[in-house]
Amino acid sequence: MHDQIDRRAALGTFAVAGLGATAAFASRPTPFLTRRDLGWDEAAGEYVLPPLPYAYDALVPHIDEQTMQIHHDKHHAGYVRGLNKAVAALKDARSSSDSSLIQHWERQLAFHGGGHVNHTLFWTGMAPAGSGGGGKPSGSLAEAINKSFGSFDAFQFQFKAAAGAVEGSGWGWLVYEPISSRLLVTQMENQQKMLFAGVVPLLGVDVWEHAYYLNYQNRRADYVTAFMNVINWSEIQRRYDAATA
Ligand code: MN3
Repeated sequence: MHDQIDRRAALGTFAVAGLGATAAFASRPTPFLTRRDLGWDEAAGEYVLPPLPYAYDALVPHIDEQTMQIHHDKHHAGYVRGLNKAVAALKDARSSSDSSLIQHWERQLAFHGGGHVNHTLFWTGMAPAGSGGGGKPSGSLAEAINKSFGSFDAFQFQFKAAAGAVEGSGWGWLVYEPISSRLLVTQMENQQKMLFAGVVPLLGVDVWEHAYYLNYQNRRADYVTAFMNVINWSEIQRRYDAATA
């Protein structure tokens, strides 16, 4: 019983600390990410790395096979491991009287939990070019982009600029801001430090060097431009619908 409560408590902290969670401050939480999406194994009491929704080479030539394999199987797997470790360590830390331990493991939880949420959204936000990936959004999402940025081209310009200008490791995001009902482009440092709280993440591009260096070396802008060819706009529309429902 106690186990269950502690896990829920840890999950709650994770929700507040991770990106999914910036959403936790918003009027509506991230409604499109379920425990199942995040690989939560109720019986084992831990997260399990979800498989990629397509083959490692499905995004070639925009993202190469080796990068996808290392990125998913090593980097993302590392965040899932770190998240499970932090959840378990927090449980012990809470029953000790050392508050610095709690602070340490909550930071680890924010970093690895954020990494897990971000990568989960990243993989499913892409699809092979021409088979669900690329093109332009339509319907209500296209209208929202036009209203918020002026045009799809203007959105692309801002998104690429934001992703390109992240200092060091981080992410570029298209997010929904529920108070003004607008879409925003923003940056994230590392895995969790967002400039804006209270927003729902819709589309993220990973600009850590591990996401592109094998194929693009220092040419991050070329990678972000190529990324536009594999955006799964129907999935982003689904997230937008859920965020605005
Ligand atoms: Mn990454």
